[in-house]
Amino acid sequence: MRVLSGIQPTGRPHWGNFFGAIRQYIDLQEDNDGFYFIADLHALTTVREPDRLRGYVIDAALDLLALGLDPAKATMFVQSHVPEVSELNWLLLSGAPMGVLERCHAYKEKKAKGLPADAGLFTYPVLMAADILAYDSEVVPVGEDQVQHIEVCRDLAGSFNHSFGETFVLPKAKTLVDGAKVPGTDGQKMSKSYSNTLPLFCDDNLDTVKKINKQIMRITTDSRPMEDPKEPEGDHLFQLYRLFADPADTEAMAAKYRRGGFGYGEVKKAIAEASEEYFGPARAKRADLEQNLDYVHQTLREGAQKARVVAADVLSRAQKACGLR
Ligand code: AQP
Repeated sequence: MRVLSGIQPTGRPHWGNFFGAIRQYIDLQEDNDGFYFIADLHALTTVREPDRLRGYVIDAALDLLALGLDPAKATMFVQSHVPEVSELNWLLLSGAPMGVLERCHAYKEKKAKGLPADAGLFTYPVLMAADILAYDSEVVPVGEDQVQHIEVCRDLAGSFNHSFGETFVLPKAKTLVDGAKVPGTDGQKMSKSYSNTLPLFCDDNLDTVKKINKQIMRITTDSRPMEDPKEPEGDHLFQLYRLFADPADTEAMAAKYRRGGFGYGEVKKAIAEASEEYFGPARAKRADLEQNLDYVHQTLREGAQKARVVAADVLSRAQKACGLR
């Protein structure tokens, strides 16, 4: 099965990116034809400094490889290295209803929060549809926030097929129950734009644990007295703990919540320890990969070559269908 997903090089990846999406990439690469890309064209709507963008792209590649993406099993590439996608974007944009894009929440929410929004952000779901359709993708592993965009992709593909004949494969979103919407340090969805993220890696790898632990200790909590029993479901600290713990430890923590009489500091300490154990090996692997950037560039080059062959075929099919050839 062709599986495809992408991650934006807009800063350090966070726990939400990992548990919502990247963990699925790693699992799904085993028995599927995985295509995973670094979405630098999407990042242009927020990163406007060339050197920073270039750095973020390499960082994203290092992060994915360190976390377990294996170029021998999956194809990893940079979005802009496959120009066919931008051409397909135009075919889909011509005919994309304004109303559908106006309803897309990524744009709506950023606008509502007063964050800068441009036409690139407004039409982002169309470029995302081109990313998906260009590779005949069947499954798209994502966090819950992207499910609406996959629906838009299906609508655009369906309407193109209806107008011009069967051209595109209609993809399905794949989300995980426990990682679909990872909360940030303030309890709302963890997101780079909301500055509430817990990163997987920091600039200085050696300091990562210290820095992340500090951020964990700053996670907001409610002010109910320590002795009050608490319902774990709905508590964002518990949701974060559950991401790392096995079912028995999760149940033990849930029982503690219901009994009451403990401090949130205890949960934070447990999260800090569990996360260090969980991400420690990836941090060590990333430090090694940083010494071998030639391998990273080579991997991206080979990935793009492979991806272009597929995308060129789909683009040609779409061009013929709508009368461009
Ligand atoms: N909090 C989250 N919980 C679960 N999944 C999440 N994802 C993001 N945040 C969460 C998933 O991560 C994948 C890659 O995301 P992205 O880097 O393309 O950008 P994003 O979704 O826009 O992530 P951010 O942090 O929210 O970035 P900004 O603030 O720049 O928009 C996607 O599959 C996403 O669902």
